[in-house]
Amino acid sequence: MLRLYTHAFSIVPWRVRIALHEKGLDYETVVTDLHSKQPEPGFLALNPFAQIPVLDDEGFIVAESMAILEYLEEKHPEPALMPSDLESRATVRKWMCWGTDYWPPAWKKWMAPRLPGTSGDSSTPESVAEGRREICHHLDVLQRQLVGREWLVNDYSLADICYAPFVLVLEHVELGEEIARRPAVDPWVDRKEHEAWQEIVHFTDRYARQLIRDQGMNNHLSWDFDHSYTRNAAMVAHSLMEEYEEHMRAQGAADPAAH
Ligand SMILES: N[C@@H](CCC(=O)N[C@@H](CS)C(=O)NCC(=O)O)C(=O)O
Repeated sequence: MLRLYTHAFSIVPWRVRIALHEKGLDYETVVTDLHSKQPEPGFLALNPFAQIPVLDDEGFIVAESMAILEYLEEKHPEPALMPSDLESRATVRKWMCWGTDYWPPAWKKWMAPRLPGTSGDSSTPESVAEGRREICHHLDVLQRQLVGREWLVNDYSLADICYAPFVLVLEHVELGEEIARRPAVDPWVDRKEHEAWQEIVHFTDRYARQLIRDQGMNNHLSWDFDHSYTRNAAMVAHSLMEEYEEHMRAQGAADPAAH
């Protein structure tokens, strides 16, 4: 059985969950909270850089979302999430790199005041505004590419799967209007036929809202809360996640849309 080290509030692992879903692969999850606790030595043996996602395929360990996605693609080629021709594959990998290398720094700047205890202390109004500008630059690049196209490169591919989670969360962090302003991006993130996209965000949002209720946190923004950076919230997040993972196991983890 495949095992995925993940956490519902961590966005990068969503890529892997989406790919597992698309390929119809059954897997179990290991809820890995790297924010409120020191990483376990056992986890560091899997990834000394202490990042999720990590995939364990019957003892073969792969870290890094892009390596995991490519591994799954080679091992389970159907349905294909990579194009068949060389140039299109290179183009898909370019998008995967853009999303992986350049989006997270922009996201962290924008999120810093919302996630105290990370880089919130050094955040300034200028750095937050810069984060927004950088995110908007990604959206402009996506917009240009998506005009007249359904997917980023030919058919649905790992390029879409790598970028979509980042764009999907924007409406929860006061940036929904930026998607709405880009008429080709909006329908791309809203594709109902790829229910894994919607479900993953739905679950995250649902648990975020519950946290806000339980913690009496400001619900001005659905994600304007310190979800795992204070001990108390982390405890709640963790127990909610356990409940969620348990529920997913009962439903059949390969089908996040099952309920
Ligand atoms: N380059 C890594 C980045 C993964 C990543 O950013 N993981 C975050 C969660 S979304 C993480 O594990 N953070 C742990 C921490 O910051 O302590 C990949 O693509 O897998």
